[in-house]
Amino acid sequence: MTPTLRAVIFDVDGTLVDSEQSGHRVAFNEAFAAFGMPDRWDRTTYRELLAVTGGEHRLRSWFADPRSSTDGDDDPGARAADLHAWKTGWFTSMCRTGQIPARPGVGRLLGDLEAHDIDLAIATTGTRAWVDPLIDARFGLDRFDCIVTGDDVAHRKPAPDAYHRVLEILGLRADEALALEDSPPGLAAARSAGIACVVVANEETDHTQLVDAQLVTSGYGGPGAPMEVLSDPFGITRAGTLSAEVLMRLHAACAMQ
Ligand code: XBP
Ligand code: MG
Repeated sequence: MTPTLRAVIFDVDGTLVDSEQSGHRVAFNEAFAAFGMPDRWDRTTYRELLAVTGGEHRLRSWFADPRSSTDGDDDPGARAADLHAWKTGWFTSMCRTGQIPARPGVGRLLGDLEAHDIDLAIATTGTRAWVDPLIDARFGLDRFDCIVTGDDVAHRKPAPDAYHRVLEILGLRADEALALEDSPPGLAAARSAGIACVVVANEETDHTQLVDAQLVTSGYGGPGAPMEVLSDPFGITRAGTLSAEVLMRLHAACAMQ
């Protein structure tokens, strides 16, 4: 029997919200300045650094990079932890003051999924301290049946832990859910948990590593949110909107594979 689509699991950064270049990057740079460090991440450098998920890990890997100012630092781990704590505070206040926008069209999709009785869930590598206030301010926290953050798992994306935890909390099998992601590490996490995945690409997405995606679009579609279908191996949609109906059709096609 074809499994029913019970839940759609959303990534946060880059998928529900436009948060990386004008949000997290700005907060990291503020943290460098507050700690008297000359390091600054420009857009190109930050795009490259997004391959490392989790802000603290990103900082730690930066401190091992010859471009950083910390060559020879005797405790890069402690420095990364301190900077990341400061950055989290700064970014949380950006979230609370409405500086992090939702991706165009995603609000419509959330409402459409609710109207079809499909649960909404979140699997992110971000930090709980800002995830909850951001989701609350932009969408309403109560609408989500489950929110798993980077604080809740041992291994961040591309490991499947966050997705496993969501399925466990919701009591679902992998084939009863669909993931929405924007990046190769997120796609890898969903796929290694056995969950079919739609990539809603953005300007930061590395398109060379999306072959595992069941559908790739350039946005959510609908009024003010143009959407191009970039890869559609199941031949699901040519329509200009990512809707609950499109996701249900995709889910059914994946189940029959
Ligand atoms: C996003 C991330 C996050 C943010 C920073 O990846 O890696 O770490 O960039 O947030 P994904 P924190 O969208 O795949 O979850 O500093 O709170 O870690
Ligand atoms: Mg993301």
